[in-house]
Formats: sequence, structure tokens, C-alpha cells
Amino acid sequence: MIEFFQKLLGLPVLASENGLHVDKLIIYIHWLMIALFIGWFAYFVYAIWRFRATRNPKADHHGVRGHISNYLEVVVAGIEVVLLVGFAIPFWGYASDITRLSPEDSAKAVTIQIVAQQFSWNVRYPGKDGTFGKQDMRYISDSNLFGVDPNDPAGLDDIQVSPAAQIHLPVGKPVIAYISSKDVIHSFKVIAMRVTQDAIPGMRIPTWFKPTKEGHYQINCAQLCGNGHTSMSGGFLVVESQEKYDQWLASKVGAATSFE
Ligand SMILES: [Cu+2]
Repeated sequence: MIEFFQKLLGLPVLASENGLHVDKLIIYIHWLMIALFIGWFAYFVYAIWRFRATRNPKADHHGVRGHISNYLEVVVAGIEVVLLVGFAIPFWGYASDITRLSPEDSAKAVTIQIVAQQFSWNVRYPGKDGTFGKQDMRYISDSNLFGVDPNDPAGLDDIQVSPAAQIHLPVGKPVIAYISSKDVIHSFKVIAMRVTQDAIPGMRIPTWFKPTKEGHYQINCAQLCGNGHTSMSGGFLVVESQEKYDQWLASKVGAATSFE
């Protein structure tokens, strides 16, 4: 049934587990819009009939005299505040909460760090030990974009790809991505994963998704970030089998930073 509506609405390819909720929400909103359309259209027809010229030969410059519409406005505004504060904000908190992953899921999750810049993406993997090395502004250089502390043993096996034309990920495992930016506000968006998270300088914001289908998926920047904004769409998420992913990762081991 969901597939039928996804096709009907022309929704883009879905390649993540979490994305199904997004598609369902889009479908529900369409039902709501249909209901609103029918309701407002009925009112429109009623208004045409009620205020027809034969019944109102002379225009009335006063219009409505009651206060019902004012009260209605306040009620509608109140409902919108409840929707935003009571539903939208807590739901977003719930959806983006990485601590909500089950212990098994978070144990096998792939954790990466993505740093956006004008006009490309950079990625860091924690390496074999699964721990990111400490970062410090002082160590940032052309070959160490993330400023990994060379004195921290946890950072020795970190893998940096910059700029990353491709961000490789294994299929079927949750991905926790810490998003930040080197310069201006960007936004990491992968439509196939139904994931969007602003990349804000000075902040390290976690987001997560679970790829379910192998393939190449375009990464977009969802914030107009400068004159080369569109070239950020040159980035791809490469979702592949665990074996291929391990091979790719092994090919990067030993290089503190690799350039694509
Ligand atoms: Cu951007």
C-alpha cells in the first residue's frame, strides 16, 4: 500500500529504514491537504451562493460585525503552538536521538564525522579502534584537515578523506554521523536516506540513518552556502556490502589523509 502512494506521489528512491516514517508522514499530510481542500472548497461554494448579487444588491462596507473570526484566529494560533511545541519539537528530538538506538544497534553502528566546507565534503572514520582521536585547531593543515592530535594514540588509525567525492558505508548497519562545518552553514542532505542536518561551524551535531539498499546516492547541500553551492552535489554516498566496505577502508589505512 505504501509503495502505491510512494509511486503516485513520485517520491524519490528510498534506501533507508528510517526513511519510511518520512514517506508515511508525507502521505498523511497529503490526506490532510485533501480534507482541507474539500472543506475549504465547500465553504467557497457556500460563500458564492450566500453572498450572491441578487441577495446583496448593495455592497456592505462594514462586513462582519461579530467577533467570532477573531476568537477563531486565536484558537487556530493556539492549535499551531501546540502542534509545534507539543508534537513537532519532541518528535524531532525523538527521531534524531542517537541514544535511542538499541544496544545491539549502537554496538554495530558505523560512526563517522562529516565536515562541510565551501564547496565539498570531508569525512573521518575512527579506524580499527573505533575511537576518534582528539582534535585541536593547532594541528589543522592541508594533510590533516580535521586537526587530529598526532600525540593521541586513538587518532593514529583515523582515516580522513578530503575532499570526499565518495563517502563509503556498509549496507544494513546504522550510521551515526557527526556533522559540522569548516566555514559557513551548510546542510548535509541525502534524499535517498531521508536525512537532512545543518552543518554549523563550531557545532558537532549527531544524526543517524540506516541504509538498506546498496547503491550510489547523491549528497546535496541544503543551505545556499555560496557561489559554488551546487558543486556540493558532486558528493556521493556509496552504500556497499560489508566485504567491499572493508576492502575500501583497508585501502585507506596508513594514509592520514587521502585525497580523491
Ligand atoms: Cu554547502
